[in-house]
Amino acid sequence: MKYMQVVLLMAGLMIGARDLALADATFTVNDTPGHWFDTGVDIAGTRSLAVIAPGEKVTFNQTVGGPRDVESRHTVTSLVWPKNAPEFATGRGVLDEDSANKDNHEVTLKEPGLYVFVCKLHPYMLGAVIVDDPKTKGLDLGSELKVLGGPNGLIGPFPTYSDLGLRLLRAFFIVTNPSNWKDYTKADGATTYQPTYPHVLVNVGVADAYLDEVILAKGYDGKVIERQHKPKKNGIGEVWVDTQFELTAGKGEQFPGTATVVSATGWNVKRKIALPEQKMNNGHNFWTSHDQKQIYQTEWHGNSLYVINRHNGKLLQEIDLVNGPEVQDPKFNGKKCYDPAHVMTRVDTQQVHVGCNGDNSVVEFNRNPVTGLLDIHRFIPMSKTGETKQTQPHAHWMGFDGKSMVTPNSNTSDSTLYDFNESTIVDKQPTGTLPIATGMMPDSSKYYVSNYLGDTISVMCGPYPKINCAPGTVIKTLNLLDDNADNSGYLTNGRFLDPTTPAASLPGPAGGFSVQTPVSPDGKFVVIGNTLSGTITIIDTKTDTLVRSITCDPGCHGVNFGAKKGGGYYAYVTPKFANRLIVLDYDPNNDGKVDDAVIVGAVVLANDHVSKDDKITGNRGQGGQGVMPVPNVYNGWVQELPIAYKAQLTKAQRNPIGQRHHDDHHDR
Ligand SMILES: [Cu+2]
Repeated sequence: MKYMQVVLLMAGLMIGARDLALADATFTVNDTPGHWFDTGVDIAGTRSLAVIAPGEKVTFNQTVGGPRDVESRHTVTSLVWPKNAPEFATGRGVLDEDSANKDNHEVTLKEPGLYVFVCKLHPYMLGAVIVDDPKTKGLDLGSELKVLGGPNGLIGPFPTYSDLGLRLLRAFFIVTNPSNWKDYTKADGATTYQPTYPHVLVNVGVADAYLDEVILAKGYDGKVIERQHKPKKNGIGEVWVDTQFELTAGKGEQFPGTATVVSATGWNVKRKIALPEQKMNNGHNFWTSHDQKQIYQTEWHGNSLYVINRHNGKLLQEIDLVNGPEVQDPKFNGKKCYDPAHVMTRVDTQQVHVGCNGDNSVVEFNRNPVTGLLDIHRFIPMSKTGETKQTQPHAHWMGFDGKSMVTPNSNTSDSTLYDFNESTIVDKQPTGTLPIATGMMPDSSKYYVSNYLGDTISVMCGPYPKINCAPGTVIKTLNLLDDNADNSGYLTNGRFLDPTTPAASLPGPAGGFSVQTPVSPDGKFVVIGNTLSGTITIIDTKTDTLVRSITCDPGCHGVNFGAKKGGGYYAYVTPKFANRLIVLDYDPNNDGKVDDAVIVGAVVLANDHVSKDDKITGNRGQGGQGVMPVPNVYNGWVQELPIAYKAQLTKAQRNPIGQRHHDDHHDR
């Protein structure tokens, strides 16, 4: 009987008739936003959910079509599984791979319940399987679940209908359904943000209930989409945002992504860059050259680094780090760079560094000072000699003087501190599950590692410590789920695990599934985007405690600092599943405290009526990830700016920590 219910659900919302047989399930793993694990069958808006009977097989296909169809490497990693499912290793779910790959995978699932799979490289890629026992009444989600990660490496078992369980289910149905993403073009003062969830009877071992009704009753959604306004106080220059999920005509949905350029003075979208001829694939992150004339652009699901002329948006250079002639040079020993994620420059040499998320290295490029074009110099492994497991570095950070680099190694759950003076790894210490981003103090005294699935921030000893610690080691670990600003303690008080706790009495986690974690140029605060909680969290670096949690948007992700006119900084924040750039004034009265931190405005990124190189066709303004204010005002880089930019900055902004004083370049 209940299969009929699912069939009707599919039939009502299906895109194209397909085989509805509830048998073995196949997911095509690909680069299309929202449909990264694609069954081809729409269930209540998601194409990433399959229902099978116990003992049936699930296949993850990464070899469909030509090689360009699945350009990037991925993993299929068990994120959520039912309490009694057999684990392939203790606390490690039902499936995982040691290396990023383009292989097919399969797993046979017997235990009824909910299984969610994630890619460790691109952790918004989600696919879910419900193994349903035909003898029960509702669809079986399982009474209790386990989740990979958390501060101890594994959360659970916990009741499926707990706050955490329902937050995970809600996240799944938002992430995998683009029509559930928050659209600020609909803000009219009355329209509410209300994602849809499947109207299906489910069994979690307590009274059977409809899933949508259970999630809706929690009151996570339903608030009016606020009208957006511009910040009253100007920034300086412009802000580049990777709207990674925006679709354009010349590339098709398999190659999404535009760079959206926003004016920090007029607060309007100025330009969209899709690079249709190059098929830029999920453009993810940027940095600028010292003269601010070139923008370096990565593609997280592709192979290339792009050099773009900042003034006119035109491509200057593409370096294909997998198939290009540049990597064929025998001196590179066959090394490649899959899924290039983040890019930064070295202050002292102007070299460019790119983290290879689907591999083991950071690639170093030399820059031609006349043309601004790049050449691969070397591949720097982030693993130590003798280690064989890929590190998969995502968002590295560079020291203010160019002498050091830190990486978050998403596959080995640790962080590498690299020293350029000696060309050596200083240390590589465990941090938490799936570290994804880093940020360094402006004097390299400390750095911060954001552990995405760990829901923690590791405070690390930097290369120039001010306390007694060994560079590269952990000083302290902040638990984002627990360390609420009001000490209400989400994880340890246990209330979120108790399905009978009324929603209104729950504080919600301060953070969770944390992403970017930069330190302000003056070193006072760390501002973090959190995907699970949809919040911005702020750490005070004096005490290394969490001092604020501010509501963001679904998929809160990117953060970087830009100069505020007249002094101080804005934190620019980008959500993946909403189409605005958030301008956070974290210290409006400049008293060194963030009690008055406030979102002072935002820019809606859906805007086609601007200069562009391709026609926008969907997911307008969505997928905000990498964000790069120009001019670059971080300590070390700000001193290298052209005079015209320096003239717009205050004395304090030109020298944010009052230590470094070679405004001229004579020491090179
Ligand atoms: Cu992936």
